[in-house]
Amino acid sequence: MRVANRGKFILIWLIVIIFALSVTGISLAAVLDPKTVEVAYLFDEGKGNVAKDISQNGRDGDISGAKYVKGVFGTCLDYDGNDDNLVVTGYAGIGGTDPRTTVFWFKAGDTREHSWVKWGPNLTGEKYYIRSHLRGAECNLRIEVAGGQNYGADNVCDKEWHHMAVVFPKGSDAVKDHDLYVDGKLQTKEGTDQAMDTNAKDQEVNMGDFLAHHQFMFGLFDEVAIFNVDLSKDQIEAIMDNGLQAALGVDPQGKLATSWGMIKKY
Ligand SMILES: [Ca+2]
Ligand SMILES: [Ca+2]
Repeated sequence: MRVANRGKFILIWLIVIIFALSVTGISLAAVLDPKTVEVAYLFDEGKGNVAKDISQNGRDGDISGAKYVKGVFGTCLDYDGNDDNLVVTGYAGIGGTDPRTTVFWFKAGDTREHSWVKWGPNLTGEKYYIRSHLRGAECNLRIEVAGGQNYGADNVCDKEWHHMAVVFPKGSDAVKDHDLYVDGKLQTKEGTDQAMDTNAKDQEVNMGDFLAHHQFMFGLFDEVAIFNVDLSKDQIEAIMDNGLQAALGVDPQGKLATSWGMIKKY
């Protein structure tokens, strides 16, 4: 009788463990290599003006103005739309036609040409500028390089949280080669194509400030990261669903695991 009960007990635990693994939804297809992370901010500090970089590169960000409020995961930055900005001190982004992926969460304060992430001077092909594209009372995710642009169709200025990903695939050479994702959904491509030769020397990465006649970011900004590879749809969804910290396998001290991320189960 006792032996039979014990067998039943073990069987129940096995079912519970298998169920727990299946609901985490973390698959090997979504494995992320920590070495591919150029910079990543969780914005979970809650105070101060230093955004702690959880990548292996120590690229802490200098926050000017933006305040901490509740985010998608932990806290996030609240940009006032007037002059708030973040500078990734000493880091000028990814150059040439090297592959790259930028991901972040955003909740709009209004509909405008929000400046999310940019680097490089305002010269044809050299600029790299992720901002919103105005379409009447709506706005879309847009990447532009001076002389060319590529934007999607889903509204991201409806004052709800949206996860955005801008992917420049390996072997690409022009702005319309980018794949844009909003809430994990691949966007249609509009705009004028332009060959790329991104300048990664002359201007540090800014998150919030604008170029030319565009506008400061206004709204909530969380979980931003730049990768030096083209992430897959599965990897982007894993980041969106599990958060950057879990997706990258970051330990409680805030350091990236030396092993591959996504294997770790939470
Ligand atoms: Ca956060
Ligand atoms: Ca301000």
